Amino acid sequence: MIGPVLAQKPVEGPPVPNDPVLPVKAKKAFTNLRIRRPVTITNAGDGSGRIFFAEQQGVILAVPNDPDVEEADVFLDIENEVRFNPSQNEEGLLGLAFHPKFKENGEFFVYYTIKKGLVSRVSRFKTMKDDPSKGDPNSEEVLLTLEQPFWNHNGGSIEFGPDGYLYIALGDGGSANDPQGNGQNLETWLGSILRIDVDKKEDGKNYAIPADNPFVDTEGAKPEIYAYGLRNVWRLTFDRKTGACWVGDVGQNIWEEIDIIKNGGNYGWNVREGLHPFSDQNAKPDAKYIDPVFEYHHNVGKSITSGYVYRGKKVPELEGKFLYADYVSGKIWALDYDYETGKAGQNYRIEEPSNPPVVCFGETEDGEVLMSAIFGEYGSIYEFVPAE
Ligand SMILES: [Ca+2]
Repeated sequence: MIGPVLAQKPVEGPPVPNDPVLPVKAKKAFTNLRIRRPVTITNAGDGSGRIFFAEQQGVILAVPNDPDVEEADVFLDIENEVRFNPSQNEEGLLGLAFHPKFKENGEFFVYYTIKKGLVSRVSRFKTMKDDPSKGDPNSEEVLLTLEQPFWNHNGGSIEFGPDGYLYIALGDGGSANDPQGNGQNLETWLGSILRIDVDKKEDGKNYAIPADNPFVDTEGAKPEIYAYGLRNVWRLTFDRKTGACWVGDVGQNIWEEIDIIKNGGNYGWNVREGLHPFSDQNAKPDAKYIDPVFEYHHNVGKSITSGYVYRGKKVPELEGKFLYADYVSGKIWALDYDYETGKAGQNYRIEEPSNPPVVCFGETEDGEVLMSAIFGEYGSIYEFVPAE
């Protein structure tokens, strides 16, 4: 999500790319619903087709996959437990993920900021015993608790990978410039993507560490860390066809970036921003940084909202392209990427004249991609369709 509101001077940079426009439209959907700040859109993978909109304020709504639906069900309401302050808009209920075996075990996972203090939490919840269509607010089991040094950069994506493990994207702790050097520090979860096994419990924790997590044998390192050197991942997703883990890492001064996350990878922050030097403060001579797949300059947008590699059927023009947007400029793009060469190809625009402040993307069970934008207290949902 949007980084700290710094006094931003106009940025000089390379020429603004003249990206070709795809014959694709972002069309408003679910317009009969009043949804407050939908920062996560997902599905339960249970064959029900339901779509879940998680409101940052702390309520999760469930609806059938019908853009004309008149009413939403409340799936879970933990608003009284969630800290959300509209003037500090990076806290709240930020992430929701359903267990790959949700249909059998009724488990789902929520990332939120607790009411008191600057504390992020990831918890397991279960559905109601007498009504499996609803989550049970009294079923909470806390998995992770993380004190945040500042209110901003909380990351917030939680997603199950094709390996069945839960991936948790965290920010660098906030403020600006990563003052604590968390991005390059393996002794803190901050600035990292964690990976945990929620199906086992070990060492007094409500989860276990996967045996091939990269730093399990590194002294002092947090064994939950899967990848690091990240500033504030705003949305982590998996390509349902290839299993690749895509993230957008929100930049600070000049560059927004897209990364494909690898086990043990160091993505550079705060030594680098995108492909460019940022600070020597935490540089280590032997460090190797993984380059972004793609970066864009702040003359195009100032806060990336990362999306999905499109694998749906409705919009053949998008097949295999990575959908993403910018929260500040409201631009929406689709990027070609070749997994064999590991190189990005053409970047395309998807024109939406209102330039909406896009805050997240989500997938339906059948692989169609939805998108949300936030206007004050409320949000709008969009679907992608071929242009006339
Ligand atoms: Ca980076």
